[in-house]
Amino acid sequence: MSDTSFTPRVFSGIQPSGGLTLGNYLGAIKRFVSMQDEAYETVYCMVDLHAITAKLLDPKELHYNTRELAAGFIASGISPEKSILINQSQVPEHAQLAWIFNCIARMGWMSRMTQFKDKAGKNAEKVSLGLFAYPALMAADILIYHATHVPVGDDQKQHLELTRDIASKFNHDYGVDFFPITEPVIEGAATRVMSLRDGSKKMSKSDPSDASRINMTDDVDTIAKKIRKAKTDPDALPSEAAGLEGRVEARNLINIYAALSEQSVDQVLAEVGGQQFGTFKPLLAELAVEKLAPISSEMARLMAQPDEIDRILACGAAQAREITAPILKKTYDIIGMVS
Ligand code: AQP
Repeated sequence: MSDTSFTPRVFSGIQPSGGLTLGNYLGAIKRFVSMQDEAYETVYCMVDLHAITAKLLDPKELHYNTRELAAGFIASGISPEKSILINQSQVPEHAQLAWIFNCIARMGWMSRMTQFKDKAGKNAEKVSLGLFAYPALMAADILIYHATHVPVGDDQKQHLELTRDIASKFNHDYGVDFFPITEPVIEGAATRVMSLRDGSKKMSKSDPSDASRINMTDDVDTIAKKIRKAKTDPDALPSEAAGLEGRVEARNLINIYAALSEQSVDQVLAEVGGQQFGTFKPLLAELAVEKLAPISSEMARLMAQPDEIDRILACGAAQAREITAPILKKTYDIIGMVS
């Protein structure tokens, strides 16, 4: 089934489950910003309903995180003039469609989700039903806009495959061509930024070790210190990408440098190959500060105007509902709900 009849529309979101990390910025937000100037309508979302699936947050913390994330989006270059910017809970059709998708998705599909297995760990009996159902809500977030493209980091690939499966099953079961088969957009030099303390783990806002990540709000000294202390190996950097084989920490730092400087890995290695980490790390820290400091100072300026952030989100929700309400209504009609 082709999605050519659908308006080219981008949807993506980030959880306000903590502060924004460099992983979120390089894996997702940078691409969100560039897609605004391509031939798409763009909708970007603080997925606050997702943020309570792993654990219930302190209400004040969730409230703060949501505004801070909105500030991070805007400070990174997402313009409320070009994109619809929302927090998920202000657009109720996301959760309403998620219920339908809970009835479309199969237990077997959901049980195969690696993010659930990773987050639940040995505790699967004790985690919330919401954590298990998370990917069905994510599918609803996307499909309630009939989004055709979703920019994400590499870790979300499996959830996007599930979104495609849900859309196909709905279309097949009801004999319609109603939901698009969404395309993932996983691009750039750093689609999976790894922890600075353990190159086998993803950089994550909920990692208990703050030293494992760069937060978008970290100050200059903190960024430099975290990079200086980042785990590496004793060898010099190679001059070609093949030399990074089996060196996960080295690869991670090079990928971060490439993404921040908008070069390929080969271009970076042509410049820094042969250097020891003692020489390379200060270069990386300088680049990270140059790129991130303007964003964090703009975030601080925006956070001093919370009413303006709330106004932007309320306005975004009203615009969003012009898209989502008719799609939900049509979904209910297809299913046979009396209205
Ligand atoms: N380390 C990463 N590298 C590249 N991309 C990443 N993303 C997250 N971490 C990395 C991308 O950021 C978007 C939003 O992710 P999210 O916050 O909704 O959920 P997540 O993937 O579970 O991110 P975290 O930081 O690990 O959050 P917690 O700790 O709360 O679970 C997605 O596009 C994701 O791919």
